[in-house]
Amino acid sequence: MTNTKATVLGLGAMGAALATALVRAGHATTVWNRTPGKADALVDLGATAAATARDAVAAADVVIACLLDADSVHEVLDPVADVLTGRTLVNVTTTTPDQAKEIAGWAAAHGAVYLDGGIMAVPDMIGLPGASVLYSGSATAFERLRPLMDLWGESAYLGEDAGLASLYDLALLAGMYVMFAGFLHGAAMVADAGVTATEFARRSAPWLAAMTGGFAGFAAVVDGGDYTVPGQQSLVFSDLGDLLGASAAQGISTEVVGVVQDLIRRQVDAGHGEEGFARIYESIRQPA
Ligand code: FVH
Repeated sequence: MTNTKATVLGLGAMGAALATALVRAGHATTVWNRTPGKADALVDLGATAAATARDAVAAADVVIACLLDADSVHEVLDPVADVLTGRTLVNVTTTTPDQAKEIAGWAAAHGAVYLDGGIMAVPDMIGLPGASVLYSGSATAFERLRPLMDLWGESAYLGEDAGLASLYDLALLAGMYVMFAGFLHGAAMVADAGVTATEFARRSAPWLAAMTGGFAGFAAVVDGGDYTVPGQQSLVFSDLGDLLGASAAQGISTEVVGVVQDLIRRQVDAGHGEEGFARIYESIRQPA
C-alpha cells in the first residue's frame, strides 16, 4: 500500500509523531487539531491542514484519531458521523476496553469500519525499533492498513473484539506503573543515605531488567494452576516485613510495598505460606 490517503485527528505529542511518520513515508496526509497552530510543522513537512474536523474526515479513507480520551473522540466525531460512513476509523486514543467497544459500536452504526489501537511507545519512539502498536477490531482493516501502521512500530493484531487492544494496553501499563512506583520507593529509601535518585536508577535499571527473567516462571505456575511446584520462592520467604520496617524507620510511606505485603498475607493467612510467590495472583483475581 503506497500513498494511502490518511487523516490524523489530534496533533498532540503522539498524534504529531504518527502524522510525521506518515508524511515522511510519502502518504498524502491531512491533519486537524482543535487548537490551531499545531499543524504548522507538519504542513512544512508536506501535510495538508484541514480547517475543520469535517473537512479532515472527508479528505481520506483512513481516519486516525489520536485524541485525549474517549470523550474527546465523541466530541470530535459525533458532529461529523455522516462523513465517516464508508471510511475506516483507526482509534489509537487511550480508552478503557468498554469505551473501545462502545466507540466500535458507534462507528459500525454509522457505517464505518473500526480498528482500535493501543500504542506501546512514547512519541519519540514512533518509527523506531522497540515501538509497537496493538490492534483489535476489523481483521480486514488491519491487514489492509498494516503497511501504513507498520511505519509507527511493530503492529500486532489481537482479535475482532474491539476492546482487546485497550485491555492489553492497560494490562501492560499496570506492570509499568507498579514498577515505576517500586523504583521511586527505593529511591526514597536511600535518599537519606545521600544516594541520589540518579545514582539509584543506575543500579535499579539492570536489576529490574534481570528480574523480568522471572516472568516466564511465574506465568508457567499460574497457567499450570499448581502453586506447590518445587523450586519456587515461597510466600513465607517473600514476607516484606523487613522492607516495610526499614521504610517506616526511614520515615517514608509504606503504601507501595504495603500493597504487595497485603496480597502475600492474604494467601499466607489462608494457609498457602509454603506455596510460591506467584500465588498472589489469586489475591488479585479474588479481591478481599
Ligand atoms: N504521549 C504518550 O507517551 C502516550 C503513549 C501511549 C499512548 N498515549 C495516548 O495517545 C493519546 C494522545 O496522546 P498525546 O500524547 O498526543 O496527548 P496530548 O499531547 O495531551 O494531546 C491531546 C490531543 O487531544 C486533543 N484534544 C483533547 N481534548 C479534545 C477535545 N475535547 N476535542 C478535540 N481535541 C481534543 C488535543 O487538542 P488541543 O488541546 O491541542 O486542542 C491534542 O491534540 C492519548 O489517548 C494518550 O493516552 C500517548
